[in-house]
Amino acid sequence: MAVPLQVVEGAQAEGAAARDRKMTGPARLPPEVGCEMADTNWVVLGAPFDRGTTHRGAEAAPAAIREAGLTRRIAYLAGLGFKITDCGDVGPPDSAHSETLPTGIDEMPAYAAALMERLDRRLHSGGVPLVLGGDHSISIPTISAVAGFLRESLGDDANVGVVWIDAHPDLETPGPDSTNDLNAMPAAHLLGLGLPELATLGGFKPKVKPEYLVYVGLRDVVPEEKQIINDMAITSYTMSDIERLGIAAICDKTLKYMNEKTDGFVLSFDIDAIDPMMAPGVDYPQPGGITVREAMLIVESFCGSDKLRLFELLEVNPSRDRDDLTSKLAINLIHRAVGGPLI
Ligand SMILES: [Mn+2]
Repeated sequence: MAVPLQVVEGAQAEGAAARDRKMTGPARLPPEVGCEMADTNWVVLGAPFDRGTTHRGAEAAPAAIREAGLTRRIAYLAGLGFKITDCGDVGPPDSAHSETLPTGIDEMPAYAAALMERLDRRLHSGGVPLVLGGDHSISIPTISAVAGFLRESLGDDANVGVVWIDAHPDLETPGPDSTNDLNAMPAAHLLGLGLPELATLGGFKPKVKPEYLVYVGLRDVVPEEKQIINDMAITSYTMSDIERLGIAAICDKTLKYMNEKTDGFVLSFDIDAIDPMMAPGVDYPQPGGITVREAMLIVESFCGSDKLRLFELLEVNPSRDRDDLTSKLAINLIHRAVGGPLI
């Protein structure tokens, strides 16, 4: 029997629903529906937060991805015996957008606390959260939550690894030469740079030591970021490296490193790593990105490891999407993350 990878049945109705939703704002699931006692391995959690960017729209991504077919796909996978549950959203904040720079700094501390609390509960129950952003600034709380969980479980020497799939290293810090968008800064804060109140979430810094951070897909790097990468000797595979070495070799080497050297790792996947021809629904389209096939291989490689503690998919912006292509791609990435079958 052929297994549908694309959801066909009802797709037109879902497309119409998605268009309605774009006009009326995101539908929100009540928190923790059916989840408090759920026996599940994979926990989908929406993080509809786009206060970290002057672009708007990523806040609608969790709802758009569900309506483009994720809800149906989860039911399908659950029917095959996969333990995956949608546990709704955290947020978004109710407050109006502030004008303070960096963008999102007024809203992030309270949002981070709420998101970290939910993630901490999930991590302690042994599940692997699949977080749907939201802009990339939410990686400050998500990865802080995993780092804190590992320290609590294993001691202060515990090291979290991060595989950061992105066109950009997100290493900016606030200042006159910066975009001052928090979604350009999460990796800097996780390394202990930037604003102390965000770098020390959970009471310690750095969350990630530079030797345990690996970039894949870089192709748009500002001088400040290049300086940090060089000074901290952060392993970085650019698009040129991917072309030269091949994505499979990069994944194999990085996975072996994460499995052997870290106490658990996060796969942080900015959808703008993928070429905008294939993933148009992003705020910073940068030509020359990875292919969908390369993206699938990355997700299959890292999500197959029992050292994976969290997978996050960020920066889908439904208002810039075309025919829900980027949302559908996100669904297929989640399908492969949990080991869903191709045939
Ligand atoms: Mn990013």
